[in-house]
Amino acid sequence: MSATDATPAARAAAEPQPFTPPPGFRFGAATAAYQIEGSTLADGRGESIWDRFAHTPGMVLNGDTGDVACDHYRRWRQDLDLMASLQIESYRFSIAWPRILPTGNGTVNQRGLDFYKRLAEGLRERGIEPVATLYHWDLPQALQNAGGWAQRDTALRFAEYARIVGAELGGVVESWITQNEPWCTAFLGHAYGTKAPGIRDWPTALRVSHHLLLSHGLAAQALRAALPDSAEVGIALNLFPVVPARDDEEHHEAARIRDGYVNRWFLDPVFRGAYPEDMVQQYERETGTAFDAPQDGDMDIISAPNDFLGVNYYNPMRVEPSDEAPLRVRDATSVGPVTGMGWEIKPAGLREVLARVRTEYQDLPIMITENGSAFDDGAVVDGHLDDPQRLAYLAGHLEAVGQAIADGSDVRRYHVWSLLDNFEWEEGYDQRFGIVHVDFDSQARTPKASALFYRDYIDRARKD
Ligand code: IFM
Repeated sequence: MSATDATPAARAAAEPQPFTPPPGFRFGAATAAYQIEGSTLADGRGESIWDRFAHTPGMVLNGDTGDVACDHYRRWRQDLDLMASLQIESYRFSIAWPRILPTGNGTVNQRGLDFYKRLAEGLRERGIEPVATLYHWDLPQALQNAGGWAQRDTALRFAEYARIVGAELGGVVESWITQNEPWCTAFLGHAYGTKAPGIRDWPTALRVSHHLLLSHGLAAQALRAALPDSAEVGIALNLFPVVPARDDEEHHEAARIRDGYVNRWFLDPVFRGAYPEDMVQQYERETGTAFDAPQDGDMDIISAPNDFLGVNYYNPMRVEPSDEAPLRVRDATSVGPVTGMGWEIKPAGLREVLARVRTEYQDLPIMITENGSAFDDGAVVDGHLDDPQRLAYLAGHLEAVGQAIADGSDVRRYHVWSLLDNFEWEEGYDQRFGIVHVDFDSQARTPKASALFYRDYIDRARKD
């Protein structure tokens, strides 16, 4: 029996008791521009590094691109109505820099700004709070041609973009995120080359990581200057609990390094104004290159106070030692169930990373900016799609949010990743993260059982 055809009494009995949302808490959903918008040539949009990367043979599974994606650029009104029908209270979207500044700087493209203004106003009209992310990986290709994030100047260009967008949308959007998952941009994009721009060079990746963090600090300054005092600004980091696969010294050492690479390399600069010394030494020793990107004053800009921290949480990382430079650590076999991405499922990991931020770094407001799972869902039948694994993942992680709040974490919002099945980067359309199914031929949207569960969960949380 599916979650959708059970009797109301049976469904109520099977459904978990929602946690009590603290005052002001919002349940939401998240997406990103290149993953859903399509219309990559419309209204003066410039080329981004993801257009270039996806159109390069061999970079994305099945040769998929974001040319059409969910056609959200044209269907946004329907998508907003859909969200409203699912009781969604907060929507995190990203702004495509190449729609605003097609060549990265210079002439502003008003039609790009108008799109996001209409979107934000449309959200407010439906009682949904907008959260805007400035950078979800779609750098204007023209800036990449000039060296991209490896160039310090790109951070300055980003601050200028932030100022322009802040000035235009400041009256409608209160919550702002500068960078999304700088770890992915820096290391997956520039050390492993699995994401755009597809560079494989560790010293470059390290320079990029610094310029991304600097761009966060500079953009936060620019936004604050352009926005009303009530606006809030933060950065979204993807955080992972790191677990040694065995309880011995070598495995603990591997876990320390992986933790330094994925978590501390970003948390320490933002909250303590310094890169972790053990990692600086490791990188310099292993790459034979000085980490000299930081200049005087940068760390003060990077560590200026944030109004909130955005946390993206998906999975823990289980690790073991390896010989591969520069990190000398690799993924170990997962324990227990995994998602379609092969990511281990551990809701308690969300509670863990939130406790860590609160106790080791800062007890500041938290926005869960992403949390979700991809599974091979099968087909829509008679307007229904059962996705019991995603539903269980969502229920488990909502419970963890409630526990984190009870622990004392000041969680203000939760955004499920993702509202829609969409372009999952180098996996193309193969991995479906949506609580809403998208038929990429007809563009029909069908809420999956997980979406209906979430709707009812929000409803019950509001009534209890
Ligand atoms: O789809 C991505 C998103 O763009 C960034 N965070 C992780 C998601 C799932 O891989």
